[in-house]
Amino acid sequence: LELVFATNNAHKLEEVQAIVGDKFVLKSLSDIGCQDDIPETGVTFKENAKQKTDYLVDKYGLYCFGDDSGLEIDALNGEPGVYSARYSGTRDMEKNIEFVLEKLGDNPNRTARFKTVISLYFNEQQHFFEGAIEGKIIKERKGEKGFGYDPIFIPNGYDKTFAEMSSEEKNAISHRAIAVSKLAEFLKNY
Ligand code: ITT
Repeated sequence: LELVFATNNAHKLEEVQAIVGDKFVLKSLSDIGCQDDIPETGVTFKENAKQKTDYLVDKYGLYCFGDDSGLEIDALNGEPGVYSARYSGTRDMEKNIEFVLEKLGDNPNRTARFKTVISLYFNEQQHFFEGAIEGKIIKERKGEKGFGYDPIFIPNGYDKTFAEMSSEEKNAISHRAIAVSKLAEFLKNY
């Protein structure tokens, strides 16, 4: 069975393909010849994820899934949230991290979580799968691995940041892994 994954990130596709198994052949946006800039204008991860699948269903009528993720910091009222990729006004993650650290300053409340929501359109039905991991924001960057806000996030129960973990270690516990394994569990029944 073919299923479109609304991403152009080959790394993400490969990772999710491995979890989903070979019963489903995942196709990226470029695999189906879609070069459109799919709108992401929602105010929640769920809305943004659904915008991706709605777009593909409307335009191509294909079964598909798409995800949206980000970081929610309690002391910043849940920001950067859906604005995680351009919180400081640019896509430069150095600047985005700096912006978060400045906003938080010495605030002792450092609790935060990464979230992923996956929207799936399959067999004429809409489904959502969510994953979250709780943790805290530290005061300065630690670690070189991973991406995004990984250098300033320590998951609960650990004493190192996501950026200090191997990709295997992070992928075993991450928000995205949790959501994807729920998707895989659902698809297993087909
Ligand atoms: P696509 O929509 O093209 O897949 P994206 O960069 O928008 O790529 P996401 O929606 O998954 O990817 O994530 C949005 C932002 O949230 C991302 O740019 C990071 O800044 C942050 N983020 C998401 N997951 C993260 C993770 O595992 N570690 C660190 N930062 C993450």
